[in-house]
Amino acid sequence: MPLHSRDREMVKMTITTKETVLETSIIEAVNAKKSAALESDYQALAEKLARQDIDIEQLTARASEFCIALPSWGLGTGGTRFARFPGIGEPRNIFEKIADCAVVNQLGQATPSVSLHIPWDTPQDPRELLQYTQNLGLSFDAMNSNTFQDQAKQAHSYKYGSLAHSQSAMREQAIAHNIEVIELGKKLGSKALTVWVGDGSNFPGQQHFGNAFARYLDCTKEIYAALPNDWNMLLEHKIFEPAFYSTVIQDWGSSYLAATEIGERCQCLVDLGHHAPNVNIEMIVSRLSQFGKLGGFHFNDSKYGDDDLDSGSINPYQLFLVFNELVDIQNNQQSFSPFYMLDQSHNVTDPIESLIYSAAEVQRAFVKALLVDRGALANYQEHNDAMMAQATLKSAYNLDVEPILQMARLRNAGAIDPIMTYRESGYRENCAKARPVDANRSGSGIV
Ligand code: RM4
Ligand code: MN
Ligand code: MN
Repeated sequence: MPLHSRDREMVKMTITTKETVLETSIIEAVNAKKSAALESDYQALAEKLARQDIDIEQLTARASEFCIALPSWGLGTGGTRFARFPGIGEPRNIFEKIADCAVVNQLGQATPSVSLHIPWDTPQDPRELLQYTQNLGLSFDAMNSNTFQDQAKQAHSYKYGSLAHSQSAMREQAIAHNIEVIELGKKLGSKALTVWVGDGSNFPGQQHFGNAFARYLDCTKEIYAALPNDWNMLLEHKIFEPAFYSTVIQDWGSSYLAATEIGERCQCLVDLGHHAPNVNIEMIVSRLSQFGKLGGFHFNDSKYGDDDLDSGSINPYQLFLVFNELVDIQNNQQSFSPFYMLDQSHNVTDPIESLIYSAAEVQRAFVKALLVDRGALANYQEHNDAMMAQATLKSAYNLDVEPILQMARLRNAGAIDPIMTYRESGYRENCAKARPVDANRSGSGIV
């Protein structure tokens, strides 16, 4: 069974794209210029792999099936707490974000679903949004609730927390919001709720650790009770920010404890940027999955903290090592199929380009992990041959699988070179005309 986001293989097979945002002739024209070189690179790689008894066609099929969800909040230019420098033609509402997602998927063919953030993306008419999204060949992945920010006309503030707040009125409000997100997600065909809270403290003594965690558990249990039977609840841990001294769900240990207390369909979500520097994330992946609690990922990269940089841009070897674990788990647990999502902030690049490129980087890590000679690795581990064990991983990692990714895209009617094709399409320039800048838009802060 292929490794991919839950039910995504089915989604890819059953959804027929009724409309495309870009003219298919644009993609075909650029592909035509690149296909001869691809054929020859692919053939050379096929021969090289055949010498290792690896069938390139099987790898290409697995690459084609690979899917990762797009974050709706990653389509506009991001920013830091200092400033945001918007680009041209940014999406102004959820429909325009979906159109941009469709472009990402049309070119890259690895991202057929979108993860929504509520209330940022709350539609007036969910049915209209669903129809629009399906017409573009996309579906909805996990829903995200937001109790880390106050909204206009909200009765109670989340300044001092939400699900772990010391006062019940705020907790009740946060529970109700999460249940509303589930209700909306049901209408949109989602199958999961991701809960990340900013709850925590900025000073020693500010918050009673145990009591705050107990309140969080009580509240998440109430949310879990409202979850449909075929849904998962994903708990996302994060070491710091916005709380800088302690956070209620600060690490995978707290996340595991909470998920275990809450129920079977409650699992942990690993955001790659949410750990202290140098933490061995691939080992967390192994630990959580061994006990059935690894539910999903937010892929991104980081240098210092929750930087939300493009996946694979800083430490592609770590990404590969994460997938090395995932492939290993998949080989041993056939039903294992976590949610894969990107969670990035694109501050200096065109978000569409970053998302296409990042999805391909994650897909690349997956394909390389498939190349690991697992029999040999097990043997080296058994005999404590540290040199050859690490060399086995490196030899898979060092192989250039780009022709496989390109061929997978070409066969799915995507672009051999998606970034170049995107630039030639003039999509962003057209958006700049069609989406005049909203004068009221904020120039600072996140998203
Ligand atoms: C958080 C966390 C959540 C994301 C928000 C915007 O740091 O990563 O997943 O929804 O940022
Ligand atoms: Mn995240
Ligand atoms: Mn984050």
